[in-house]
Amino acid sequence: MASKTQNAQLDAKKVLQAVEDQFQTLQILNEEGEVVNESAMPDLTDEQLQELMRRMVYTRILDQRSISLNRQGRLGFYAPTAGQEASQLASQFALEKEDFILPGYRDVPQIIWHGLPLYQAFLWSRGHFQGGQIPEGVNIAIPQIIIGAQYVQTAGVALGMKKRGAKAVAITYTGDGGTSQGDFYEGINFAGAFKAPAIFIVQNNRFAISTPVDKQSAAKTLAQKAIAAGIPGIQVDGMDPLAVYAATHDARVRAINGEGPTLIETLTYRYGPHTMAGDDPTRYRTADLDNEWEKKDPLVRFRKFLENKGIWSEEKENEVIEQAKEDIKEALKKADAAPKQKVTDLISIMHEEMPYNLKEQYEIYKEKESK
Ligand SMILES: Cc1ncc(C[n+]2csc(CCOP(=O)(O)OP(=O)(O)O)c2C)c(N)n1
Ligand SMILES: [Mg+2]
Repeated sequence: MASKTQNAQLDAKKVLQAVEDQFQTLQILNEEGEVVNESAMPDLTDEQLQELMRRMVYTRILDQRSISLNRQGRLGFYAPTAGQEASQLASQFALEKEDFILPGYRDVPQIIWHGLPLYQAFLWSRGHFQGGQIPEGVNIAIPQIIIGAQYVQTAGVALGMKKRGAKAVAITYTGDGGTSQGDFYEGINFAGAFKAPAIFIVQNNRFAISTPVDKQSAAKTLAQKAIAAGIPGIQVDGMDPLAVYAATHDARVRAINGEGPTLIETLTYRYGPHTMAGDDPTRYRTADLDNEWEKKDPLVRFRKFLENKGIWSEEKENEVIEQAKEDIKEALKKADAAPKQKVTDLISIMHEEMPYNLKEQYEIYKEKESK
């Protein structure tokens, strides 16, 4: 006969099982571009659907160009984004201008579409201080390199918005690996406790550099981590722009209505390496896995969907590609024209009022730079 403690243990397993069974993946558009979940269809006009496609195509080109520019030594840090367009851009598409984005290092596309000029994104990649000087009215932070730190900052930004009575949300992005960090739990827990208007996105691209997601956590889904913080969590097909949009839009409505934060896990994949610093994905991923995920490509399925509706064509797509190439050329010219950065620049942009020790250093470098 089982002892009382054993029974309790069995019940605890049942509870876990029941929770995990609840987390199904939301999909609206399948790999063939067919609507498989009509009732979850977001309310988007034909123009909005075309604009979302335009942004995904544009961003794919930007990614390809950024990789070449990095190889030519014309860009610095770069984390490839191909494969993650639906996850990144359909979530940003659900936002309003007054919403605040706190990105990770791979989330440069979202902040560009939220208003950061392209040439500044290039300067940020080069480590130039002008890349971090965000224009007035563009509600973004520069990308966070410390894994998970943006989750804590987002709880704070969202709480600030709530206290000011702003009808806006703070949204942040991390990866599957990011959910292993303490900051991840602190951020969602704090935001939950204070019902802060935050949206926490986990882009589960299955790897944290070379570490697969099943080595990161015993949790079957990353969305279920929301349960411990007492907030809603949802897992979506991150290669499906409509599912990502719908989940983010719903989360935003809840946040604005005072119902607090939501955690969204997007199942996605990065086709390229982790960054351009030299990891080799063939050493930790199989070609079969790559092929399996390339078949789920967000651009392919969205293109089919729009073509079937008669609102997309090869001609339209080529226009976007040409526009992207043109914009990239112009932005590069502008980035190249930025003044060479000096030590005095770095010292003088840090504080509203310069502390005495920096003033001393400033004078020393000013003297050196004048020679
Ligand atoms: C606190 C911290 N620890 C370690 C690193 C080194 N690091 C950079 S990226 C990365 C993997 C992150 O993977 P994931 O969260 O899945 O995001 P992805 O790169 O896949 O988008 C690690 C461990 C870091 N930047 N910060
Ligand atoms: Mg990852």
